Amino acid sequence: MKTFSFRTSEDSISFKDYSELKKYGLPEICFTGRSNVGKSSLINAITNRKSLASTSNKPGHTRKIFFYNISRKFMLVDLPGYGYAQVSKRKIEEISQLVFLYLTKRTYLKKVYILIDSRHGFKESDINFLEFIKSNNITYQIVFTKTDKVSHKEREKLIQGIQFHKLIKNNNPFFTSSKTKLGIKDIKKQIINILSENG
Ligand SMILES: Nc1nc2c(ncn2[C@@H]2O[C@H](COP(=O)(O)OP(=O)(O)OP(=O)(O)O)[C@@H](O)[C@H]2O)c(=O)[nH]1
Ligand SMILES: [Mg+2]
Repeated sequence: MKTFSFRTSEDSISFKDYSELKKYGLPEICFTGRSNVGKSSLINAITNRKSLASTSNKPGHTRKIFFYNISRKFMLVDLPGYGYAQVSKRKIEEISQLVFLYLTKRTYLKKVYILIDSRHGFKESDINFLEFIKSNNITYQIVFTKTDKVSHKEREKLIQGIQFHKLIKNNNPFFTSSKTKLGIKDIKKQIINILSENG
């Protein structure tokens, strides 16, 4: 198995229009989910950087697609969050279009991690998004975030929810915390496997 360091020396490159998106010729792994779920924080935890990806407690912070070149081997991609109502309708449409085109057209995309806040579980916007992902045959995996904020009991409840919901049955979700670093090593291991499988 090949090993990769998850270091990045360069800063991010961001795009707000699909037509501007560069072709890097490198495999891409992307993170998506509702606004404020912890996408940018997870990228920081994976790359072991405090503020590579800009984070905020204000939902709707990331409004463009951000690419992080990791050791010139692959790209980690931070997508704008969905399910956030506090931006204008036009802005939501622009962002949705960008995310839609990226997810459906990008041939370099190898995996989509869908993040779910452990405190809130699946919301209607998550279910709609999952339906879209499944109907487009996009490879995805569920990642529960902010597990440091929930009790063991609440975590068990989340697991039971997964068993029962047909959309995510057998998806083997990750349980993570960008604060305690729970599950970060496991995601990194899986990314290395995906990259090995893709040559
Ligand atoms: N306790 C705790 N807080 C977290 C964790 N991950 C993220 N947060 C906090 O949650 C807030 C949102 O985190 P972001 O990483 O900016 O979330 P995002 O999904 O990128 O948000 P948008 O860019 O707005 O879509 C910030 O205040 C983070 O500090 C975690 O694992 N544990
Ligand atoms: Mg963000």
